[in-house]
Amino acid sequence: MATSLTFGMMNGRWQNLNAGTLGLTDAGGWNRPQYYSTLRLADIDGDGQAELLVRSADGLHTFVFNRAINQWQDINAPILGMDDANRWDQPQYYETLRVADINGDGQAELIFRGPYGLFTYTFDREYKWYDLNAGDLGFTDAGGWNQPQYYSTLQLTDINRDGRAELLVRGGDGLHTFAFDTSSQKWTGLDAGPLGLTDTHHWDNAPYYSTIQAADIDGDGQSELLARSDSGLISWHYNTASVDLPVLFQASNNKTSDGYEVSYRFDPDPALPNGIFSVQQVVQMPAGDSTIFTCRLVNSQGYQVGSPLQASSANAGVPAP
Ligand SMILES: [Ca+2]
Ligand SMILES: [Ca+2]
Ligand SMILES: [Ca+2]
Ligand SMILES: [Ca+2]
Repeated sequence: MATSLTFGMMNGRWQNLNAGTLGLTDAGGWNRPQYYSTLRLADIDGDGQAELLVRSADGLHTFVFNRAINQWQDINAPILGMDDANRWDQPQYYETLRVADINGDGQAELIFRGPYGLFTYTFDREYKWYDLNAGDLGFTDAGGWNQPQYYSTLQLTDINRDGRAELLVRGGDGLHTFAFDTSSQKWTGLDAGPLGLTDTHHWDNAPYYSTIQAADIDGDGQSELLARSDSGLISWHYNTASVDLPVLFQASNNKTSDGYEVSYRFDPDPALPNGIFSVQQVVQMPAGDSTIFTCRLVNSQGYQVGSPLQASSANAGVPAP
């Protein structure tokens, strides 16, 4: 009887690449969270292949997938000091490892928090991992950032569609937002609003802070921010526009440059969140025969809802006595 053999590609099935176990066994102690939970995959050199990062007792290891031999290979690019002897087996440090492209060059940087604040590392084929010294942002143990209600909320995501991930993290006083400035090579704060995510508003409780996360929910290329509060889910969008607020602004509570006493009134759109607003940073700028007022509006939770607003004294001011 004839035997039929079939050769060819196996379609529609997962196939074990047998690319190497890397020794990440339970017997080797890798069932402990200070090791297994640090596994990260990201393209750190921009070649289109994701590398594998993982922290062991002696520090960070970086593996490249060698396509020629179908194996992961340790490229011997340690980060010195990220070892158990330096207490990196503590969750306030090892849980903060993040990988994201913060400068838009197609390579993911490595961001994490140590006892003395934030670290930002970048990878170079020649020099391997090196510290960008981009600023510790004050996220120190001494400043209380070793508490999970703060360090565990660290997010890196592109909130403004410029191809660079911003850094979001919750402190006791609410959300902090930073962008990596490519000219100074430093993290710089964005005045994006604390969103009321404060300890005073009980966001230091795990049922709330642990739900903070970011993703692009409307497909516009900007990540939105989501969190669950005691009264349900809240979704925020980072507003890159500074005009076209649905607010009626009549005048500023100042004298105009041409001697008019003016008062202001504004009617927030009821569709906007938290309908109580205050005006900050009123600035007058002469413009022809009228005065342009610009101001910043913030709501009751300190959330900036827009800037600037404009009105002219020609149709808003009243003559001074
Ligand atoms: Ca790569
Ligand atoms: Ca990068
Ligand atoms: Ca961005
Ligand atoms: Ca979006």
